[in-house]
Amino acid sequence: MKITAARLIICSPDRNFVTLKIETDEGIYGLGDGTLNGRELAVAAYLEEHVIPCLIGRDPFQIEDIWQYLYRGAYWRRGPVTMTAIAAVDVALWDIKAKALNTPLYNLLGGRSRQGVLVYTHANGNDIAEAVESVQQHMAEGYLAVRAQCGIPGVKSSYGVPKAGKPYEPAERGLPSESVWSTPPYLQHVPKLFAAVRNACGDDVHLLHDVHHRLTPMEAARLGKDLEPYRLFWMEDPCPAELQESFSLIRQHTTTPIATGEVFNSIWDTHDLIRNQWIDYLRMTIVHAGGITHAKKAADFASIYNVKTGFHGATDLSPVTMAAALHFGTAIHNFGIQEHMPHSKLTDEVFRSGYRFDAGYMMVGEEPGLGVEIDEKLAARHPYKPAYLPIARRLDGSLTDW
Ligand code: EZ4
Ligand code: CO
Repeated sequence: MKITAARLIICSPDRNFVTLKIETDEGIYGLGDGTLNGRELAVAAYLEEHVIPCLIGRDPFQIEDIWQYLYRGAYWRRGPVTMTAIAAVDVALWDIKAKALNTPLYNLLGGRSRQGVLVYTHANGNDIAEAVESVQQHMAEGYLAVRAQCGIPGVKSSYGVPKAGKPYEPAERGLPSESVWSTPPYLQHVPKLFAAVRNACGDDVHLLHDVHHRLTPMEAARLGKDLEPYRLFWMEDPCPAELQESFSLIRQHTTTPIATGEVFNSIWDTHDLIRNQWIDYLRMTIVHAGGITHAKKAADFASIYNVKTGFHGATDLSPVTMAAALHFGTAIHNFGIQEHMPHSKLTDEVFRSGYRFDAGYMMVGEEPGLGVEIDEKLAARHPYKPAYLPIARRLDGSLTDW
């Protein structure tokens, strides 16, 4: 089999997505997601100008070799743009191979290890009462695990809280909006949120919280300790992780489990965190970290240190990535949980996927490959529109991590 063509479908069915379609001489094609929120066209140009011309004529079954060719062959390594572009190619090749062998993708990753993939979704509210109600609503929908975020008094546009009753979607049209951040009220307020949620929702629901890289290691240690009575499933991204040893300090002080890595793009971002057992869950995701080929290596490395996966799954990860993550989670042994922020109706019309939600779990379909189709005509009716993630400033005006 040979790759005959590859092209990009860049569309915005309620939000922007970059999708790569790779075609072969046997009529089988594969889809890969190349969406990097707020930096979409950088990945598109990387693929269009530097990757697609190198793919034509190659054997799509040589997934490992093509991966190494794109990674080592570029000389310049890593980075979110490069690794997202490689992921788009890699996932499309896995899709092609599974379709050619007429089997669902999970069968190429070791086969089925579990019936369904445990997912968590997002609850949020402007205040604690609204957030509690939102957790209860998601439990009523069948979710067994829920992330809770709420507005913080004195903090304008808190992370995770929707504006004007719309579903939460951090990227906004136009240039980046500005939000405000203040650590002291946040550290006071979050334990109160989880006291209220536990009290109203009982002991059984898994509760998660995303700190979104906003604390110092010692502040995160304090928060982890204060949350211990509420037995969280995890505290996510407690502080920025460029300095992996920061997590040593948090770990010494709290038994609240820790998840990190949604912005990682390589196994080299994770290895101190994992080999020192400073984290419990790895959030690094297929689309931003070189695809299934690289994520499988990271997950296998994590498995020997008892670290499980908890992959990123916000709406900026397209249904192509969601399907890939669900096949991956169905197959690997050290799967932990998968984030699930449902896509809009229009997104799900452009990307028709075979997976479905059932009583707290996501089930992959049995179609060959990923089980995702793209409606290119509908996609063309919703062209790309520039959108950015917000930035955050402290009360004194200085820029901080959003
Ligand atoms: O901010 O996906 O856990 N989920 C998150 C997301 C991220 C966005 C960034 O594109 O942190 O809301
Ligand atoms: Co997050």
